[in-house]
Amino acid sequence: MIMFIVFIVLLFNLMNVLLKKKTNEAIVVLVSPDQAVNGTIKFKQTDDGVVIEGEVLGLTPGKHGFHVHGKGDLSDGCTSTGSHFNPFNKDHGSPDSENRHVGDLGNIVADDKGVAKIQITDKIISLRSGDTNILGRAIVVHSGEDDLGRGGHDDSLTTGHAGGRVACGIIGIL
Ligand SMILES: *[C@@H]1O[C@H](CO)[C@@H](O)[C@H](O)[C@H]1NC(C)=O
Ligand SMILES: [Cu+2]
Ligand SMILES: [Zn+2]
Repeated sequence: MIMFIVFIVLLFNLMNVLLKKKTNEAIVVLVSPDQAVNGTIKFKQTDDGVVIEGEVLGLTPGKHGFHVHGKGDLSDGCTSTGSHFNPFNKDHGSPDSENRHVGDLGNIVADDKGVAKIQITDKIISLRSGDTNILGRAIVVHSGEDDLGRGGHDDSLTTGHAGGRVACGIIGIL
């Protein structure tokens, strides 16, 4: 009987380890209204956060706001993806700020050829089930720099004053 209980407990622990080790991955294929901007971005859930890697082409050189928006709806282009993913009703901020939207991933930086290489680890967004899960929502790249809430503009604390939406894509299961 004791052996049986020990066996069941061990089996249970093993299942737990296997389930937790299962990596969740996602992919975004970016589209832009005028086809000028494109790119593919991959997301991998780790125990230290979500690792985001990829490349965006066709941007103007410099910084571009990079966010998760709330809806995975491209029926009206990037406009219908709604505002920044914000399940906890906070202000817009920098990725390392306590007061940020869950979707606030800061800026990506394009070189003089218009290519932005992305290598970000974020501890707030998640590919696991729960309030911060981003699957089915959208990634949006903006025309301008995200001021991370510090610019003092009317829209600094809502959008980071990052300007128009130059490309977007739905976060899909990989
Ligand atoms: C992606 O964008 C770049 C820069 O605008 C362009 O040169 C390239 O042809 C595009 N690639 C595709 C597959 O559309
Ligand atoms: Cu945005
Ligand atoms: Zn935001």
